[in-house]
Amino acid sequence: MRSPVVAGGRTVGPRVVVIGAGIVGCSLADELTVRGWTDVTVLEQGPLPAPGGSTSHAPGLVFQTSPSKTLARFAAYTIEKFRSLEVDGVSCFAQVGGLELATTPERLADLHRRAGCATAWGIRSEIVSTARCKELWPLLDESVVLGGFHTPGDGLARALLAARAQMDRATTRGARFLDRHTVTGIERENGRVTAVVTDRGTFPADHVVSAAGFWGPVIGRMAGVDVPLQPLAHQYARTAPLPELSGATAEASKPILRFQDRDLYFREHTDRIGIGSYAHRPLPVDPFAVPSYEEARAQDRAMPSSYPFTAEDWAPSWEECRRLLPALRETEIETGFNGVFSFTPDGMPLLGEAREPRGFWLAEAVWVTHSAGVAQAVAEWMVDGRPSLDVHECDLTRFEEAQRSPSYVRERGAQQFVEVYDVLHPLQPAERARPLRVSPFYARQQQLGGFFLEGGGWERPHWYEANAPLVDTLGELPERDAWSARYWSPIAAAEARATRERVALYDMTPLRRLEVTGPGALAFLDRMTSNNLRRKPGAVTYTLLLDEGGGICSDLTVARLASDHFQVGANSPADLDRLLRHAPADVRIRDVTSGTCCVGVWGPLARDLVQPLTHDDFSHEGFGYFRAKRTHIGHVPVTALRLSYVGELGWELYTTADSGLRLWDTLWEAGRRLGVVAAGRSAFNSLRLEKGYRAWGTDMTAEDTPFEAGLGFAVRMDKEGFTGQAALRDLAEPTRRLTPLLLTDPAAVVLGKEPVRVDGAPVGHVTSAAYGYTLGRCVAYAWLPAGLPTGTDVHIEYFGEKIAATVADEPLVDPEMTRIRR
Ligand code: FAD
Ligand code: THG
Repeated sequence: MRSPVVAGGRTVGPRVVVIGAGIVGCSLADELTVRGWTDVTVLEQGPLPAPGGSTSHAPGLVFQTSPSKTLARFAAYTIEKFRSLEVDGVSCFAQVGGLELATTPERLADLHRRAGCATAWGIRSEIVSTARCKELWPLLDESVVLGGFHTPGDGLARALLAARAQMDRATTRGARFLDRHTVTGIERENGRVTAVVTDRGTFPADHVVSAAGFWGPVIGRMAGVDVPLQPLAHQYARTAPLPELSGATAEASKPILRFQDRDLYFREHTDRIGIGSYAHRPLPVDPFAVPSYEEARAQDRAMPSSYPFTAEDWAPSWEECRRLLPALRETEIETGFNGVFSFTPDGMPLLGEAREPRGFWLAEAVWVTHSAGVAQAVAEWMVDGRPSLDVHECDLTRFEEAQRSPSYVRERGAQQFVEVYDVLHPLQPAERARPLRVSPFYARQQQLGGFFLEGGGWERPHWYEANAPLVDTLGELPERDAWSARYWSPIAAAEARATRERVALYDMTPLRRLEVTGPGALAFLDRMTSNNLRRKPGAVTYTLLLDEGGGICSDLTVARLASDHFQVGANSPADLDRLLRHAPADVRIRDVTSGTCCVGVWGPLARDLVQPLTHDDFSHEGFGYFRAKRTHIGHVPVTALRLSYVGELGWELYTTADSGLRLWDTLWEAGRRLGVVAAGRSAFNSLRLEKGYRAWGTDMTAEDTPFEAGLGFAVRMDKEGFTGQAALRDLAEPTRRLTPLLLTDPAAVVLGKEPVRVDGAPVGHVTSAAYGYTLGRCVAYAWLPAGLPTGTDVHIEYFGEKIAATVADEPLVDPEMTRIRR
């Protein structure tokens, strides 16, 4: 890559070509040039300023509230930025506010939950009465409405105007926008992009960003990069002028409106109403078959991203519109179209640089709502090497190999469309494309009545019905509210108890395993992570993968199986990606997850279960805590690691997939006399929180440093040079900490992402929470100001209710480690 050059005393940076001048491409050109990367060329196939992509017809509703903190912050930045932009005296944002309606008790409860999310992410919001809804939207039939969620900061983005304003700013800084240039190829050399080919010439480039919206897969193919998004059409229509709105002069004055119970949203267009619907069948569009701008026009279509309105799909929604807004009974739809935009398997954007070819970036599947925030993050990523906020939910590497087939992407994309306004429980799994991945123990898990949820494509048992009889042996369990009782069973309590008192088998197969080998392996892992890995073979080390800023990219266990052979227990696919990007030639890295499996054998009787099955010494002296051994369990060759995420004595036993069933059966048979149970994720999560073990991605991310997250023990500041070390040296004392909370009422439960208040003021949010069956209280971890003394009273807001909790000391269970080290 060319290093930044200086022209006339000004840094111009490397040559960047952005493909697509929709809202994302324009925002990105602005964000790059403001950072001094001014050699930016934006290539657009359509005519500017309305080139015919999704932006060209976006009605521009911006609702900030989302369960994803990242999306909420992208939206907040977009609003802040668009409010500061204007073209010819017209603002790029109309802050009319947002209103979501409830017409069912379930939705009303969910709006309270959304209000909690809003508070957690710093968005102003209020639950409002039916009367207030009517005041905000006089056209409503209030007899239909039970209440609403009002967000005064939301509103309407004038997307094309905002695109133009950012285009103009970027142009004054040196960027060029070339319309009617259709990209046809991407040239590569030695694993890097070198140029972008168009029908009107070739443009050399050090970095290429595909901001091509739903054409992403087409551009991706040119670069040999798989882009897992599915374009779908979505109906948008406008009514004729309404007498009730006659005399209106502003484009809009009432809040943007959502009627999620019927998959509809509304905005004003001066004296008309615009209506969008997700109520119809999914209408997938093949991105490779989308006509060019000229072809679309020749077919009498406004633009390539707009397909003819299918009236039959609209009819049922129109009835619902008229029920909610009786004034619509006197009017008809005047115009409508089926507009295309992007859906990904999990509904999140696709951002980041491909590993191959380097210099090829994606900024796709982005709503207008999130566009400026995304552009800021991607520009930071390109210029500074990392975004300033956590974007792991959007990282293009997040999908597993097994989640990248075109049919999977199509099916999940369609499901995202259908579910876009559904009330979704945090544990609710997708129903389709399942089962996709199963462990070798699946048949046994089914026989035991496993209740499966999905994660990373894996079927993961959350509890086993076979353990139902054990519930009777427990004391009285407090009744749960209906929401927290979903995807939960008292059987989890019995499985947790069995783990604390006897021994349980946990399927740990989905835990990512990387094999790192070669003469450079030790030096490499030692440089990449924070703890000391220069220990003898047989050692296991808990260590952190940090970024250059000291943020936590992952927490790993590294088992040194032989001098040049390491087994790494990792988290997301991004870990593999990160290691591969930095690996020198004398290091080989392989993801062995799919070909292997793992059983956690944990509980006070774990040694009694395993020892008779092996000739090796599994005593505390013979097989110490955080040690690894290769041995046999019965006939099965295994790698055994003595550690436990549930905080009990025991081992993780790994073998190849073919031997997995035999391993399970051997352990099961031997465990019978000890009362062994199979236990699921529900018990697992409870036990790990009682023990204070963090879950990466939920409790901590790259936005957090080890000291804030309570993981300073895994950082060796005195060791020689590791990624993030310099940044950690410069850190001030943490001002916020991941803090354990214990709920006061034994019956109270929270689930995560709730706001936490001290003296009534919101000061943080819950990351993860689970009922601690050993403690008889719910445990919650939360990001809170540093220095809150143990015993501080706080409130967690759960569905609008105040749940009392206190700051606790951690770990809550077994602080002396007597259960685990013996
Ligand atoms: P686009 O605007 O599609 O831009 C991509 C550009 O890349 C296009 O201009 C295209 O011509 C160009 N391009 C593609 N291939 C090539 C090539 N080979 N060579 C050169 N150029 C190429 N979002 C909201 O936030 N709020 C809403 O209320 C909202 N409502 C919507 C309603 C409808 C009916 C639709 C369809 C979408 C709506 N969206 C909404 C979604 C939003 O419009 C899009 O997510 C957003 O505009 C995408 O912006 P983009 O810049 O990524 O893509
Ligand atoms: N098993 C293995 N690898 C893993 C996990 C696992 N890698 C990813 C993820 N889970 C890492 N998370 C943890 C969290 C805590 C511990 C292990 C993995 C743990 N911590 C002890 C503690 O904090 O007291 C020991 C720390 C130490 O001695 O340094 O056990 O589940 N294989």
